[in-house]
Amino acid sequence: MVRRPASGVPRTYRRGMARSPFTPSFWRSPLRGPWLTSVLGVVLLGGITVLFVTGLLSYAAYNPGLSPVNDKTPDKGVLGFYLFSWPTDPHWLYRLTQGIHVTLGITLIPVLLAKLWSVVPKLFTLPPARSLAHALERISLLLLVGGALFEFVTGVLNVQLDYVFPGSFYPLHFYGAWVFFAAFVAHAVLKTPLALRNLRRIRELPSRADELVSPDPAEPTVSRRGALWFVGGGSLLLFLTTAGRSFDGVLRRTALLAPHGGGEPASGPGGFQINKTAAYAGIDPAETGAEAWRLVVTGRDGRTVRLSRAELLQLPLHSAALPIACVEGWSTSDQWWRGVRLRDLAALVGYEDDPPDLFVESLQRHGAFRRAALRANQVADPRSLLALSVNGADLTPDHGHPARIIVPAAPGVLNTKWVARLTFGDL
Ligand SMILES: Nc1nc2c(c(=O)[nH]1)N[C@H]1C(S)=C(S)[C@@H](COP(=O)(O)O)O[C@H]1N2
Ligand SMILES: [Mo]
Repeated sequence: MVRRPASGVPRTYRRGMARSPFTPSFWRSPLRGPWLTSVLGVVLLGGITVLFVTGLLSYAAYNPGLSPVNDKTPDKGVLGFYLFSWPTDPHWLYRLTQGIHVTLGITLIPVLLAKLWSVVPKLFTLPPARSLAHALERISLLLLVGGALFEFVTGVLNVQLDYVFPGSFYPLHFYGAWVFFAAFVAHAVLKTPLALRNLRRIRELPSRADELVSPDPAEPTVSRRGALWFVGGGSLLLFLTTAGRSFDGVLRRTALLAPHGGGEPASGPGGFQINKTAAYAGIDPAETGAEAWRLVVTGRDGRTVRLSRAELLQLPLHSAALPIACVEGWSTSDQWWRGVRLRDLAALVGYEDDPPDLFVESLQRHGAFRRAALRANQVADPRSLLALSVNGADLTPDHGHPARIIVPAAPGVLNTKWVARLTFGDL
C-alpha cells in the first residue's frame, strides 16, 4: 500500500510522490483527447500516404530493375513489384514528385510530433497486454511509432547532412518505409472510422471514459484550437523555409533549411546548385583538359569510337531546357543545356535506329554515383544530351566539364558528370 502523506502537505507535492508515467493521472494536459488525436491523425493519413507514393515513385525513377548500379536495394524481392520504366515526360516530373516528397515530409514533422504527444500516455498503459489481440495491437503501434520516427529521421538526415549514411540511406529508408507503411495501413484501417466519428462530435466534451483524456486534468493554458494553430504554424514555418529549394532566384534564398554547405554557386551561366564539386569527387584537372580527355563510346559488336571534346563539338549540337532534380528534394528551374544527342552517339556506334540502353561511367574513381544506367526510352528522347555547355557557356568543372549527361524527368543521380565512357547495348 502506498502511504499517503499527511494532510497539510501541498496537493501538488503529494501527487509528485504517487505518480509515475504508468499511472494515468501522471498525464495531465487537458488538451489530450479523441478530437485532437483524430484531427492530427486524419492529416497524417493523407500526408503519409502521399509521402509513401512519392517515395515509391522516387525509387522507380532510378530504374533499379535496369542495372545493379542503379539499385541500392538489390534484395528487395517482391517489394519491387510495381517498378516501371520511368518516363521522360513531363520533363519536370521528378522535380515535382521529389519536391513534394521532401517538402511535405519536412512540413509534417510538427504534426507527427503533436500526434505522438497526444497519444503518449497509451505507450505507458499497464498491463502491457490484456489479451493476444491487445498485444498484437500494441506491437503494431510500436512498429508504427518506431517506423514513423525512423523514416522521418533518416529522411531529414539525408536531406540536411547529405551522406551521413554512406551508401546505406537508400536501403534504410526503403525497407523502413515498407515496415512503417504496413503498420500504418493496419492502424488506419482500425482507427479511421473512429477518427471520423470523433471529428463529427467536435462540440461535445470529451468523455472521461476515453483513455486519451486525463482523469485529473490541469488548468488549460491554451485552447485545443490554439494548440492546433501552434502545430499548424510550426508546419507553415517549415514549409516556407523548405519549399524554396525547389526553385531558384529569390525563392531559393527563403530555403533556410537547405544547408548545402559548399557555399552558393557562383553567378553567371553555371550559377545553379552544385551537388558535389569536382574537387570533392576527386576529379583531377589534368584528366579533363583538351589533351588528355577522350570520350570512349562503345556500341554494337564492340564498335568503339574515341572523341575529343573538339570532335564532339563538330557533331550536330542540340539544346534542351531541363532541370536538375535531386533526391534530396532540391531542384533547379530549367537550364539551357547544349550538346550531342545520346541517340546520335548511339548511331555512331551501330545503333542507327532504336537506340538501346546506355551504361555511363565517369572519370570519378570512388563514390556511389560515378556510374549510371539509362533506359532505351531515355536514350531515344531527343532532349537527352551529352551536354557540353549550359546557359551559353562551357560547363564549369563543378557541373561536369568536359561533358555530362542530362535526361528529361530523371533524378539528378542519373545525370552523370565528368563522363568518360558510354556503352550502348541492352542492359
Ligand atoms: N560523376 C558524378 N556525377 C554525378 C554525381 C556524382 O556524385 N558523381 N552526383 C549526381 C547527383 S546526386 C546530382 S543531384 C547531380 C547534380 O548536378 P549538379 O551538381 O550539376 O547540380 O549530379 C549527378 N551527377
Ligand atoms: Mo542528387
